[in-house]
Amino acid sequence: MTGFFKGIPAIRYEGPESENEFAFRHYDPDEMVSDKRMEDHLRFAVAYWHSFAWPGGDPFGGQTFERPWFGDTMDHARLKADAAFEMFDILGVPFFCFHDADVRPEGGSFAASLKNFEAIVDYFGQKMQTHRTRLLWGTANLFSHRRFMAGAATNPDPDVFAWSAATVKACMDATHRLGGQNYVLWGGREGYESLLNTDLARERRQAGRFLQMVVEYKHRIGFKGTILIEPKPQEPSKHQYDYDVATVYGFLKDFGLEGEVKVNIEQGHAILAGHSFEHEIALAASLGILGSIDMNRNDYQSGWDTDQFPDSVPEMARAYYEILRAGGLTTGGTNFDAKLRRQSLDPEDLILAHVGAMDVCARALKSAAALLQDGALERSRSERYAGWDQPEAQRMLRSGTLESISARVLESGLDPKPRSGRQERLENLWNRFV
Ligand code: XLS
Ligand code: NI
Ligand code: NI
Repeated sequence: MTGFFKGIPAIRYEGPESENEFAFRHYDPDEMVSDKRMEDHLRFAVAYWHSFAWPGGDPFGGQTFERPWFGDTMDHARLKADAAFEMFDILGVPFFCFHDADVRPEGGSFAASLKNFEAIVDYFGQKMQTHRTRLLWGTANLFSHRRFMAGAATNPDPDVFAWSAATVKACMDATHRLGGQNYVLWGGREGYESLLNTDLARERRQAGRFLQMVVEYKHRIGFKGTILIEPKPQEPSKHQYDYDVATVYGFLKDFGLEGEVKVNIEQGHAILAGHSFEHEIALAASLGILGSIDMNRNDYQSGWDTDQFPDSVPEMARAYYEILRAGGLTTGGTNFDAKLRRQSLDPEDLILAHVGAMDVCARALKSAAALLQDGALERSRSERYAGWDQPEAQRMLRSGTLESISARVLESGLDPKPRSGRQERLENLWNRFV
């Protein structure tokens, strides 16, 4: 025991009336929500980087947090892992996620860093034998170190491409070894600051080939998890190639990967792209590439990826409605890609941030499931498109031409009658469930 979370009990479900701060009011892992246990719907994961590696800095100041595991030695890295698994147990979360750089100290060379990483992955493997938390996904940090400042796969320097490929191989090996259910690629520096020094076409081709190599390697090692791309429009780069779900889909099509790669959609990234979270989820579902979600929220005034813990049930209900409508998460989960505010110094803050967020998601899921089960929203949607179920409409779509359609319009004296879109009525319906 590290003693870091001393005095904090394991969090249990006590129901909405509980006055205990260290309890769930809505998240009851075993409660059935339509066809599945709540835990199996939500599949919560803790993000190692925000909770254990981030020191609390912002662009104007450095570290605010004091953690006994901050430091560059393997002892520090093991202490960090001990504290992490203690927190997973306290929260009862089924999953966690990590980057290589979150978990191991950087060595003086690629080989030295790899050795550190492999030792920590072994350590995780041992811990996972006695703890229940599994790996939702692993990923590579190809953005923090200065060598990646001009990109990883999209770098003008082929040596950086090579370093990145070797790093991803190591992280895929680790993910595979730990039984990870997905492997994520977020292109932190895969974009540009200025078009004046950028060969956009070349960089995009490099990114496409890199992703093909990832998929080829996945099959060679027999990794059964899902490969996920995490779209984000900007920050840290001025423009990032994986802008949003639609852009990523076009990219996957271009490189023949649409059947191989899905998306990990983050709330804050959707907002930065000028979309809603539910739009990105619904679009990915309609394209058959919905994989997993990174749960957080942005400050709507700041224009940055502020990675706050979610606090709005109505907003998250929209997201879970789309997920449930799409048939739910399969290998994916709800990863809290969220960090404390830099003044939230205490171990309790770290625990309670997750407790509150898990409760928000649980309430959102339950509301969404009730609305879906009620069926009124889906009935109204089908009614709106009922005309398209008619054989003539189907024929027009299948085999119509502008000439044949035009002839029919003239001949039949057709005269479309506008009908209400009923938006406010549907909003009223929605609000009866959240
Ligand atoms: C950053 C991303 C990052 C990914 C994993 O904005 O959200 O945290 O989820 O590299
Ligand atoms: Ni993320
Ligand atoms: Ni993010």
